[in-house]
Amino acid sequence: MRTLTIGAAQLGPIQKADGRQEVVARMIALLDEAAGKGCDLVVYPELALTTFFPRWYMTDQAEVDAWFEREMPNAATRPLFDKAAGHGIAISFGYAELTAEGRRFNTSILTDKSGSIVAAYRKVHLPGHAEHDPARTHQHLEKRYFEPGDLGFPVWRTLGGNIGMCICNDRRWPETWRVMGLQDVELVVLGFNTPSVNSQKAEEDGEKRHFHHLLSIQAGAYQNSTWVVAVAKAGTEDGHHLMGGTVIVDPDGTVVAEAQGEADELITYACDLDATRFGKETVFDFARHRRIEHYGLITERSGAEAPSQ
Ligand code: CDT
Repeated sequence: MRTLTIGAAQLGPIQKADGRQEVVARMIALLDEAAGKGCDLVVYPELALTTFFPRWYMTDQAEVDAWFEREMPNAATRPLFDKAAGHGIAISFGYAELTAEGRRFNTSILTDKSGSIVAAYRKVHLPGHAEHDPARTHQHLEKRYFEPGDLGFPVWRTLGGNIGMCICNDRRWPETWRVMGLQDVELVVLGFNTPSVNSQKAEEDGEKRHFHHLLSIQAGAYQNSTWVVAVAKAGTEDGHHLMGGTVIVDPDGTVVAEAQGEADELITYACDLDATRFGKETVFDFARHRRIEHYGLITERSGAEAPSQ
């Protein structure tokens, strides 16, 4: 057995007026709870340090940049890194990254148990739109504020296993999972901020969105025989509701732990990374069963085209 005890640290809502210090204090409280439960790794949501700011349309770049981090760790997050190192717990969380070259990404990092960053991922599948859209019930401006990630979907050999990351909307794309599956991934960690209503289709409510969320994650886990830890930022932020649904899913695609509410909440599970082996060596033994001569369109074409005849 190669067991990693993992804490999925859901965060409740973060209001626009809440400062990073306040949020980091909440993250540390969850980390302390995780230490009491013997966690090796604690995973927090996408854009964990602030409200989900891409819902706000902004034209002033200085206003936009106030939501970004120029270095990591920084003064606000240093106490979280120090506390994690003190407990000997690895952490992963998302934040808005502004690079020294002036590039902006929706990023997640993973540390080792001494608080050193060992992996970084930049969100590839940015949902939403780039300009204000009055036809929507709410805005989702990730395409305005971020550029698509430029690092692909790496998998890192760390913490005794093969670990990958993706972020929120990435979970809806089978390509995300398979690219990591082809690197023998054993654990995928991801955070999300998912509005509980579709801004372009009112009848797509929280229940349907929760169904799509689980459908995507459970399929990704099963079809690549990997553990998945998916962590929500949940609840109502300045009048905008985000669904919960923090889950830990095993390599069979079964939900083994699930958050109960929409506030700060820690769920934990002892994940045996060796449990990924059976699926990888049988039904999803890629080397034996995949037929790559038939998959060319996946990388040749992005949009669907109907056949000509
Ligand atoms: N944060 C994020 O990626 N949210 C999206 C909302 C989709 S609607 C534009 C998601 O896939 O959950």
